[in-house]
Amino acid sequence: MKIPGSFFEIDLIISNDNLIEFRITKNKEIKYSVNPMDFSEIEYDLQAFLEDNNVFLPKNRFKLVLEKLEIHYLDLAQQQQKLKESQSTSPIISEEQELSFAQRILPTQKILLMGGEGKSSIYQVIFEGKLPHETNTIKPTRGIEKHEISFPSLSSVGSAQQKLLLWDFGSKKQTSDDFKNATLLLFVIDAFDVHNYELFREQLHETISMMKMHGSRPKFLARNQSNIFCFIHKMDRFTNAGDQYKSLVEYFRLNPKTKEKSYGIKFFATSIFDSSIYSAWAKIIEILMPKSSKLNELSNRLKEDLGLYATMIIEKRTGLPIASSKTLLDDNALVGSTNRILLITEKVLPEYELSTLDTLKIETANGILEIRIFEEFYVLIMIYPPHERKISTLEGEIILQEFITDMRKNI
Ligand SMILES: Nc1nc2c(ncn2[C@@H]2O[C@H](COP(=O)(O)OP(=O)(O)O)[C@@H](O)[C@H]2O)c(=O)[nH]1
Ligand SMILES: [Mg+2]
Repeated sequence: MKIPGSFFEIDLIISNDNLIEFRITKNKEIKYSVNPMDFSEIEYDLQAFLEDNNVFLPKNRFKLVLEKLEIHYLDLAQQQQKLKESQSTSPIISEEQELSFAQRILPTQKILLMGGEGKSSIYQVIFEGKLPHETNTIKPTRGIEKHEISFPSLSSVGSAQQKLLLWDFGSKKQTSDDFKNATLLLFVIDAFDVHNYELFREQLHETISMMKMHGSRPKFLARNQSNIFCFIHKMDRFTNAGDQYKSLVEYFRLNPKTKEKSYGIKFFATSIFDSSIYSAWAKIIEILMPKSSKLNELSNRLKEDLGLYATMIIEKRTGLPIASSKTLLDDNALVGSTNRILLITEKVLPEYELSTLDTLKIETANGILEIRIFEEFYVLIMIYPPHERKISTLEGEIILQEFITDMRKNI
């Protein structure tokens, strides 16, 4: 598709490695390309690219371009999913060859958590089940706090070494040694600390160059996929968060030294007070530990067999997704919200003298949300229509139990 009033063309394709690729070309020469994580990334990148190249599109025209592009994107995403499914059910791959989710997780990933205020809170909310307001009393981090997070595996002893090493930086000045073997950088910007923007921006770009020099980009990452993430954090403190975020991304993308825009940085607007922090983390985890196509397929079958709106499996302690059915709902928002419900529910149960949570059902006029905990670490989320009661019949229960057994085999 041509960009009106310019020589640039934009295109979306599925590449040989079954990834969606977004390209901007001029006279057939590639000027920019990326494997986007979702459509919003394309929107930001395209806007920034056009501004950089002094192409000014009126707002409504830009919107039209985006609308067309999004239709194409959704179409490709569907094709991509079909392709994945056909590969995972292909008879050429035997059961033994289809690796379990746990085995496909790469052994160890070292994540550096650096930058401005909010780091330890983010860690504790995501990985330690703290409620947002409980972070008020966190003490300043001394030196570096090194956390080791193991992802439990239900099926095999041999895959016990799937770990995230998360280094939470405190007062200590970072050295090149800290970056050794680091596979992902997560830089936090305290968006409410307006007076320090300039300093944060310098630090961000310096840290990125250290990461590029001394860190190690995981080899399995898609060609154009970034391992540098930046959370524009504490967004709950703005009333006009959307506009504010856009201008902050523009500001922080620019490297003050080279005056160049770093497109490689993946920005997220985050706050520990809503589900945005889970959405952002879910994206990071998805890159480091791709969801299993086999498990997605099982989720999809369950959804169809029981007539549900959506099914999803999340890992309980982190609240991060492992598998989901195809759905129109935003997976990541679903994950964050469910986790918040779980956390709060579990904290109040003792007050009712009730034991551990097993099933939670929320009924509304237009649908039902059911959460079931299976094994110690996994949560099954189901959303279904109010009158669809196959799930509460004996047949429904059998289907559900079969699904859980299959899940266990594959996790
Ligand atoms: N409003 C708001 N405050 C936050 C958020 N995240 C963290 N904080 C607060 O920021 C303060 C410092 O957090 P901390 O995690 O210790 O920062 P660190 O020094 O980067 O580890 C704490 O009082 C947190 O409650 C957020 O998303 N929104
Ligand atoms: Mg800290």
